[in-house]
Amino acid sequence: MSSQEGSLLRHDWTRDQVLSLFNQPFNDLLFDAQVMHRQHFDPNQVQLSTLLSIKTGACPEDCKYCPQSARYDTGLEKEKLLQIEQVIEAAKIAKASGSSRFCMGAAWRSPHDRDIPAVAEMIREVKSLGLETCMTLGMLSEAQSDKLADAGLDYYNHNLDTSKEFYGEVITTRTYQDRLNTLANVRNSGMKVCAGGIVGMGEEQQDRAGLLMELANLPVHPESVPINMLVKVAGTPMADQANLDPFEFIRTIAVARLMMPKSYVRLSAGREDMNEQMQAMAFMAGANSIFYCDKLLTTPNPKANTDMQLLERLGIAPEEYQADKDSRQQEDDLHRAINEHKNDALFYRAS
Ligand code: SAM
Ligand code: DTB
Ligand code: SF4
Repeated sequence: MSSQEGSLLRHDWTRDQVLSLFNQPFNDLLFDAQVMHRQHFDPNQVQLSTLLSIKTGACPEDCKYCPQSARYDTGLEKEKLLQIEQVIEAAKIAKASGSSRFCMGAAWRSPHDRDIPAVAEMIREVKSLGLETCMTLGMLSEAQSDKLADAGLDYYNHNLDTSKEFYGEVITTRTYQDRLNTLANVRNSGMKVCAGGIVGMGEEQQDRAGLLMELANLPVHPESVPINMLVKVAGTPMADQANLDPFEFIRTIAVARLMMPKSYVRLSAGREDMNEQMQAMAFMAGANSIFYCDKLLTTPNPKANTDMQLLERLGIAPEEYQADKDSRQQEDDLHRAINEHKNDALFYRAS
């Protein structure tokens, strides 16, 4: 399959087609992915998103990878929903560190309706700082999704996590269809969709292909596709999972890039266990977003200055938030207009 066919934004992938992308020689796959990436994005820009856990631990779900499930003893300190001031403080730090999007995550199966006004306030306050907003709160009803959209939420993150076939090995307390329903609600409310999954959970390549097939065959590709490498947390059932071959991880990124050419593919959890070369290879394969700042939700992430140094060494610039870009553009246009017209008497009289 050539890269050109992929650029038509297909939604009819078969698993065999996806597997044949996966199993090309590594250099062919990386080359095709990089060519595709350059057709749709600046290859030297990466979008930065910062995470904050706004409600931590004591989750009733049984996701076997997750340190926040109440069913596993991971020693995590649980926390109630944060106060708005704490969220604003963290968002200001993220913005000052160079992040363009602030992602707030809650260890909920789904939010209670009574929680919505508080999270809506968080959305409004964070947005007013000039950051894009994202939330991941579990399953959403149509009405809840509409309320978050009304509050101005830009993105909602809800992962499919893995293939339909492997899903039952990972989670039993909600179905794959439940997840697809939430994604449909988010899309229908007009928000941007952030949906991806986790690799390195003991799944087979056909499951990684199945995950990407489900994502790409959605009626509209998710605007953002996080590819997480399992963070093995002591106390979870996946604590002793064998490592995934790093090249297979890079292949997963490259195939995601080929199948969803216009989506941001995020090199997500697991970077603490990746060396610089592996991260650089992920960018080469078409990853153009990362989680940035020292913490994911509950586990460590590379330090902000370590990431900035790496990006600089690679000649990669953090992508600016469009709203910032727009307001800067307006300022530039205004200055240009003033300069162009400074000898124009009419211009001066009018101003
Ligand atoms: N509770 C909500 C939910 O599950 O939709 C939102 C928060 S949940 C922590 C968000 C996502 O984080 C999960 O869907 C999963 O993909 C990812 N995640 C959680 N624990 C992880 C781990 N140990 N390694 C990699 N990704 C993980
Ligand atoms: C996503 O795909 N990965 C992020 C975000 N969406 C919410 C979460 C990663 C969590 C890693 C484990 C932790 O820190 O608790
Ligand atoms: Fe709960 Fe989300 Fe963790 Fe699953 S992934 S246990 S739903 S916090």
